[in-house]
Amino acid sequence: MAERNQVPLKENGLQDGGRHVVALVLARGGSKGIKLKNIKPLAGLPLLGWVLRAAIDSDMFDSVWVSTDHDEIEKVAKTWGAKVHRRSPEVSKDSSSSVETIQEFLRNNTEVDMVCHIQATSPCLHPSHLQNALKIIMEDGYDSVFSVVRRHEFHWKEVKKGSGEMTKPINLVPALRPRRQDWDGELHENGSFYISRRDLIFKENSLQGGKVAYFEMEPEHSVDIDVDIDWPLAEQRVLRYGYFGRGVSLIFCRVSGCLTDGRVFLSVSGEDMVCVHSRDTTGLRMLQNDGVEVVLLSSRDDPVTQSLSGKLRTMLSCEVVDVGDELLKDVQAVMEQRKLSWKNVAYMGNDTSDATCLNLAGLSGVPADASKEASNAASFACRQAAGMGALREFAEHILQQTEKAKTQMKQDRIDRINF
Ligand SMILES: *[C@@H]1O[C@H](CO)[C@@H](O)[C@H](O)[C@H]1NC(C)=O
Ligand SMILES: *[C@@H]1O[C@H](CO)[C@@H](O)[C@H](O)[C@H]1NC(C)=O
Ligand SMILES: CC(=O)N[C@H]1CO[C@H](CO)[C@@H](O)[C@@H]1O
Repeated sequence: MAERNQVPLKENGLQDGGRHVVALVLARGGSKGIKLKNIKPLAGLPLLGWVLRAAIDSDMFDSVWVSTDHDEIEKVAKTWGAKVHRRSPEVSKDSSSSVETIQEFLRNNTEVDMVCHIQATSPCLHPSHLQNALKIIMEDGYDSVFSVVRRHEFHWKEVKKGSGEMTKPINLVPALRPRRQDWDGELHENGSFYISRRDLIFKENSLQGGKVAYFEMEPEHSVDIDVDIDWPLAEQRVLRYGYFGRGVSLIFCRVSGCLTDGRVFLSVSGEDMVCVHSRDTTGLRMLQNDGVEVVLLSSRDDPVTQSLSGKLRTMLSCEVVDVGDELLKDVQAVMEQRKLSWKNVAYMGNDTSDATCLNLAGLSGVPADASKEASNAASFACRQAAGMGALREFAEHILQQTEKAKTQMKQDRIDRINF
């Protein structure tokens, strides 16, 4: 599996005094509870993918890491653009603490000045949370910042059965029970992330200490899968409140094998004909109307596909690129021209030769009859076969995702203004 091209992550020019800041997710293979929970699909993405995407899109980190002891997790981490630290067996036990593992990571990466430890079990994390929390630590000179959530809960003292001791209220006076709107509630650590300076982690064996601050997250973003045993419930929460990325601005689509079904009609006059489905061309138009550029990939050595691509170029006024054995190079040339990175690109292809691009693209789709390698590499599998409306299906999927991304970017901007 190929690693996503590493675009410079830190782009927003904070006054960080040249400090080296990384995000780190700890993801053990053999953790207790759900098997390989860290890469179990949640709303279509491996659990780990949700926080990695938010970390990378925050543009705040010199690099984003996953520390793991497991090959499968390593693969998923790399597909999502993270670097991988293979942790040693000594810190991969059930009894190993997060701090020990982070210390090991820091000993191996001496350039790192500050770590943001993010928990994969908090998939509703957004880039704006990390941006705002990192601003506190960098601009206001704190040693550590961690996330909290506000809760309105009344606590009562626990008593042993038969001890005769009475329970008593801890944080309320029952006769003066405040109404929810009259009580600010209390702040609880929610385990989403902990940002700490290197020296603090070694001196105090802790992620929290020194000059310490908290960052408050909204309750709707404060999901904790450790507690949310109910996976479908967490899924709904993520669909509603999760971060869906920046959306795509360009789609690459193979003409043969995606827009055609591979059949060639031989006419009496001797002309070869192929057929495309109007549902598919409509799908491409829908994307164009939403501002997604369409680039068709034709085959250099296939005259029928080439003449069809020519027709489609006129019909859709889109670009057609002739590709051959060096598919990846040809595709990357188009991206470089437009200064796009893979996460802003969608790709549709049906064949084994498409697997690399499918793997790299931010959104990737295959028709139902694609090769096994292609299907494994893609994040979205259409129910329809090639030439039968598969592209339309993928187009709708893309639009749904970009819609979410757009609403969210608006929300992120509002959050930042109000911060
Ligand atoms: C840590 O660094 C040492 C020496 O550079 C290297 O041998 C080892 O493989 C690294 N360990 C990890 C987990 O990356
Ligand atoms: C992909 O589509 C092309 C063109 O129709 C076809 O030649 C090829 O066999 C297809 N690949 C698979 C795995 O079906
Ligand atoms: C680790 C941790 O403290 N998680 C908490 C984060 O916040 C949620 C929502 O309030 C709690 O349910 C978790 O226990």
